[in-house]
Amino acid sequence: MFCASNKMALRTGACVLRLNSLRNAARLLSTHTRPEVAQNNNGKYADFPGAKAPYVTEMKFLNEASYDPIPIYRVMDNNGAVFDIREEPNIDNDTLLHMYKTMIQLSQMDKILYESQRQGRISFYMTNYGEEGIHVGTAAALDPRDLVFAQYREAGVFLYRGITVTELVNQCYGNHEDPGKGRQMPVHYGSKQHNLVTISSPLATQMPQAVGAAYALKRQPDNDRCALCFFGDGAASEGDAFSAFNFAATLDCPIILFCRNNGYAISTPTSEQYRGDGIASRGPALGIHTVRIDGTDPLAVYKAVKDSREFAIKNNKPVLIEAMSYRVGHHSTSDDSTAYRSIEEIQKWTKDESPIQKFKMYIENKGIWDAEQDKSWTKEARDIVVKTMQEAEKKKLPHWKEMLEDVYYEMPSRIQKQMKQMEEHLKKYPDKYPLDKYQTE
Ligand SMILES: Cc1ncc(C[n+]2csc(CCOP(=O)(O)OP(=O)(O)O)c2C)c(N)n1
Ligand SMILES: [Mg+2]
Repeated sequence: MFCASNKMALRTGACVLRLNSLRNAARLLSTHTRPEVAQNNNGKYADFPGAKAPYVTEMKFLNEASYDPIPIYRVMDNNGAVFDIREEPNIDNDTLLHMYKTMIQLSQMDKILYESQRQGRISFYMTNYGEEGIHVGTAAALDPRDLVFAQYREAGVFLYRGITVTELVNQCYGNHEDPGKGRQMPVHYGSKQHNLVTISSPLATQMPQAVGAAYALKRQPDNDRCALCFFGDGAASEGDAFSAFNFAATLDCPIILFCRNNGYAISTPTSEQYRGDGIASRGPALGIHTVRIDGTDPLAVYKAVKDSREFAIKNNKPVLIEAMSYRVGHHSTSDDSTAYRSIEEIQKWTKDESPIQKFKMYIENKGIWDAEQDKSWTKEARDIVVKTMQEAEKKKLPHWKEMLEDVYYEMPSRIQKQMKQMEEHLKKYPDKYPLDKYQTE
């Protein structure tokens, strides 16, 4: 399924780039053996420290048109029917249902929390519509001990791993039960217990960190874990992305670099974000095993991540996955995407390409799910969020002192001074602050 180089492609039977690579290899071989080339170079292959390649005597530039587009791997069609049963992953029924129910739970959570921001109950929110299949396919294929570095649009991975809706909602409301104590914007989840590294806002900073973590894992004796790092098509333009790719390749790290290519980075479409064949084309260029998949097909995601995990750990090598998808919702609650894309475009992706619909048909075809169960779980999932939200709203906010604590191991005297000043200030003007909303001890 992967491709790192022509040599590797020839070695690995199931490489998605195989045809392309074989064609390129054939071109190279034919150039190499052409009599005039052999004569000009005494038949020798160049042996520079930086490149081993045939000499040619005709100057030609390579560009994106020199290669065929990288194909997109998928397992099932839009009606949930598998194309080739040999490619159908062997997933037990409990896991399939957990995957599906998580997608429904996520979309219900998105709906209600998005509306709650509109009603002024929380400050900000980001939906995951259209990318639910990426989350559950990935989470199901990983071991729960694998480290996941998320960008911010991967809440389904958190739910799948067992973080409760209550925990996620508490984070969005920034109440005293939020482990981040209200210091982060909503949707910046994290869970040490579930090996989910806390999300940070600056794009791509998680990428070199994830590679470093994978390097640390590899150095542990008998390592059987990998790291997986999510990043968007926009984040891929950051310098950190290139550093991460190159460190991952040269330091031989067991990491899955997972690009969610959803077509947009806020209002910037991919047509303005990059030239060349997406993000996947960067993998082979850097010596990274790469596969491009249909991110709206949860089975394709599962299969790709499962194989990538096995490959990464066994060989101590990185894998790049580019999952093609579409950001169905607005970028965030601070965005109105109809200003830069048409309703028709959005509808196309909502109807036929919905990962939830495809997967629902797949499990219905298998006879393990039906319309009645669907209706009842959708209602239950909705009720869970509504109830949780009402409770979260009533919970006290963290004590105001929390804003000054936890930064330093020992609080410096200047911060102690500020805290004392604040204390006196609040004693003097208690009626000017909604102190009843905050914890008092
Ligand atoms: C370093 C940095 N620059 C800019 C931003 C502002 N910003 C937040 S999200 C975003 C778009 C990212 O798009 P993409 O990586 O494709 O992820 P998506 O939102 O599509 O899931 C931008 C530009 C930021 N958070 N950090
Ligand atoms: Mg994007």
